[in-house]
Amino acid sequence: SSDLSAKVTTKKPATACAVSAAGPYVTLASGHSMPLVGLGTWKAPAGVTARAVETAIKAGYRNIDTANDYNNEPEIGEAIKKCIAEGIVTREELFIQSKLWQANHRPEHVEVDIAETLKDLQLDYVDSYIIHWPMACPSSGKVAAVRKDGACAGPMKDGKHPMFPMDEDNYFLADKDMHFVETWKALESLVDRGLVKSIGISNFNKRQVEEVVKNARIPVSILQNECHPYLQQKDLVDLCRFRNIVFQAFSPLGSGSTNYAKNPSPTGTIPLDDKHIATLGRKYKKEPGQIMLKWALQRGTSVISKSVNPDRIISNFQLFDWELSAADMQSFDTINCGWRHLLWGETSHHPNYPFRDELPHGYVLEKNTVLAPGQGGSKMK
Ligand code: NDP
Ligand code: 1BO
Repeated sequence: SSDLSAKVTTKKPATACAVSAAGPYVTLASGHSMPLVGLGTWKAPAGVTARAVETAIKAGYRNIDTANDYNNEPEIGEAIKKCIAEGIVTREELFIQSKLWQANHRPEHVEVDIAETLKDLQLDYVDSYIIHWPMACPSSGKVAAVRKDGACAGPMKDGKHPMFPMDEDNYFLADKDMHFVETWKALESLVDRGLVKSIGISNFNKRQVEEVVKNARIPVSILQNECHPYLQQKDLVDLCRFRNIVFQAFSPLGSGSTNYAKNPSPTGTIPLDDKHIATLGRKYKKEPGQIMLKWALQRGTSVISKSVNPDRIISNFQLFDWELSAADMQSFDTINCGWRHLLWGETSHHPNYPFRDELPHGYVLEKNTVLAPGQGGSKMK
């Protein structure tokens, strides 16, 4: 395609491996290369995450996206170790991305956060480490929040916050004195020390992307934001192309039926059940999920779809031997309706909240309602 956001190659892994081809790669601003298609692991529950990662690696995935607040890095680490031990893949062939959680934006907490992640993943380095959200918390900011103190929302207990710090009234806390530009500098020092290869950002709006770019010593390699046919993010994708940042689409399937939207989309359905996508599915003899992922890939973005279902993990990777026509690519314009499932308005009192202009008229700050138990629910573990 002529509209790729960055230089895409079909680079082969450094050493031969006994699995299918890993799909297209892109060269990041850091100089490292990244497979454009990856496996997401948010909401991948305990007990099945390791099998999902192993299935994915055997199917050819080389890019795995996780985060310490997903509460599954230890299982992912086990799966990686097993696949390497069995000779299915080498460490160098894998691209492992994790995220700095927002309770740990202060430079001294960044150290603790990455150390936890590396320990749990059983790795010496991650290929990419991105700032998960632009808003820092908690306001007390004295102690880093780590998974073992609870990958959940709650007030301080025994002098420590869980990963989603809240006050006693169930509202999220904000560290209004910490700016993401300072956090970015802390990430740069992790690159200097060899703990991470490339760095990036997530859930940042255009102005915030530009602010990091302007202040960066080490370039921004990746912007990971929500993106699917109902939220096409054209301005952000263009900005990333201009700034040599790879745009990585999270929730590329609209988060399926597990989306966090409080209101139905303007079409009244979720993207996976969209009529236009179903029509294209029949035309190309592909599943709706494959149509959505192929569209994202063909417009030059990276995609990280999540599944713990072996058949869907495999079918979500069968994207490389067929193409959507130019006219069908163009036809996605007709369903770009601006539906964002992960608005997370409960954090919108923070000065660096990224999506203020999408909050409904008269929005009143809500208490924590979004995060279900086990994924940041309101009870401390
Ligand atoms: P996705 O858009 O990947 O959709 C996942 C959902 O769709 C799951 O319920 C899954 O169920 C289902 N599904 C997967 N494949 C298919 C298919 N082919 N047909 C029908 N249903 C399917 O959602 P996510 O929100 O998980 O986003 C993907 C990844 O992006 C995350 O896992 C995470 O790694 C990252 N992310 C990052 C965020 C950030 O703040 N930076 C926020 C959100 C996501 P099943 O597992 O049963 O197949
Ligand atoms: C608050 C949800 C984060 C998912 O990546």
